[in-house]
Amino acid sequence: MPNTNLNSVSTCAPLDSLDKRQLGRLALQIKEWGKALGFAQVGICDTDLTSQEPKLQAWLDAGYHGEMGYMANHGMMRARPQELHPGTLRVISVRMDYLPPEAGFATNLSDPNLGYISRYAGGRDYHKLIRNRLKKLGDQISAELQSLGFSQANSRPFVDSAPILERPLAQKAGIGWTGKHSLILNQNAGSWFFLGELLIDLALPVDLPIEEGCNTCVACIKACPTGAIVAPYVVDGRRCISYLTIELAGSIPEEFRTLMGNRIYGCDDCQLICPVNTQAPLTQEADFHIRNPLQQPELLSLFGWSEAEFLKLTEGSAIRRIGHKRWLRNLAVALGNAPAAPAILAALEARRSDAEVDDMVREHIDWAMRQQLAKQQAAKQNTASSTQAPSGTRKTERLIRSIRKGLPRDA
Ligand code: B12
Ligand code: SF4
Ligand code: SF4
Repeated sequence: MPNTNLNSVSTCAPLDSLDKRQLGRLALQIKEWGKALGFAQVGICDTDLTSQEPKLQAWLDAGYHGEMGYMANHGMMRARPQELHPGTLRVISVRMDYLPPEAGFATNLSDPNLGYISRYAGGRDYHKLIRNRLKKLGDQISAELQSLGFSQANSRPFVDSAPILERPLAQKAGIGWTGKHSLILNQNAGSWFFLGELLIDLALPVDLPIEEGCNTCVACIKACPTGAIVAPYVVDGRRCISYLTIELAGSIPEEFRTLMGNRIYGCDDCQLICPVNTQAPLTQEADFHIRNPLQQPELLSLFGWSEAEFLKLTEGSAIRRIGHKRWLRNLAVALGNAPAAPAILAALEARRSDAEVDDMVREHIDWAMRQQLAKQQAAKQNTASSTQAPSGTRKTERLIRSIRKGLPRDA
């Protein structure tokens, strides 16, 4: 029975007196507990990310973070977990799979009247879920240490939003290699997973990184609709559809609008084209299954949601974070990219004078109306522009063919 009596802390042995055998045993237990808590993989690494600092600095200097000011705000703390949480000696890096069943990728991407939502976001927001599980892992470690007569561990969980380089840490901890799209992936798991970390003041034995497995493949670089993967392993955030639809608060630059197609929240293309993902496991968490209103959703129906409906129907989901205005902005772009239809034009027209719409959204609606009218006109005149697909659409068509061939389960 673990000793949880705080009065006894002073009599506990310090953590630096744990011997190698005890730490080795604890590392194995941590991996078992992690799996029992729903993490598909658990790895351990030290805190040294000095080799990453120049790469992070170069990325920031190039302005690839765009409006994500938080990426530049904490200096190099992002690469120094021991500064973020003083006393940290090791990082326990975890992976949680999110690929939902019935993902229906090809069905969704091939119908321009449906909105495509990144498959990480169709269910419950992952931040709280993963942080809570990591916290439980930390409590379990402390309870075990106390039962052995040692003091409690000082640990802190992180998921996504904290200033910490999660991918390089996961790579060090053997969770996977850095793919050319910059995401972490491995041969058994693919890349459809979230990362999380528990920073801890225990000198646990570390795991070894696994070797990079991309070899000569460059499929993700070629498939990216907006050319956001500007070099292997480097993403210009400002060009990424995930940034444009989620992080960017203002106007979406026009050069990207047609390329976005029907992607209204995030983008999965670089993962969908990846050959390593063909055997990726489905999530074990029912919370990550796609919720009903977001399963193959009609653009027009989503565009019709009032702010109150948006808040109600996205409750508990990461989508809610972008707010109703960005939601309408993204939908307006997708409606502008949809085939010409009087119902779309009417819905855009009706929204235009709506009190819920501000100048930023209205500007996107105007753009979408111009797109719709131009397509209507071109169809009447049967001109080449009505039959020729833009390059973004051709890339999407290639992607759909590849999904149907390689991922029949999800097509
Ligand atoms: C900012 C951010 C974004 C931005 C910028 C993306 C980017 N590539 O940096 C935007 C909004 C665009 C974004 C998009 C997405 N994101 Co994001 N994002 C983050 C966040 C908060 C920080 C990432 C970061 O530090 N970027 C800064 C750059 C410099 O770091 P980096 O990309 O890791 O680059 C390192 C390496 O590439 C390396 N490097 C450079 N050159 C070379 C050369 C070689 C040979 C090697 C090996 C390495 C290497 O050096 C860099 C510095 O260490 C993390 C969470 C976190 N706190 O880490 C999530 C995170 C990376 N995102 C995640 C996800 C799921 C996504 C999306 C798939 C979501 C979606 N479906 O729309 C897309 C994927 C886009 C893509 N291809 O990256 C997951 C990734 C999980 C995984 N399997 O790897 C994370 C870890 C969140 C989480 N907790 O699960 N994201
Ligand atoms: S998420 Fe989409 S836009 Fe972003 S890098 Fe991947 S393919 Fe490109
Ligand atoms: S698509 Fe190819 S290059 Fe890109 S991450 Fe997958 S294996 Fe690596």
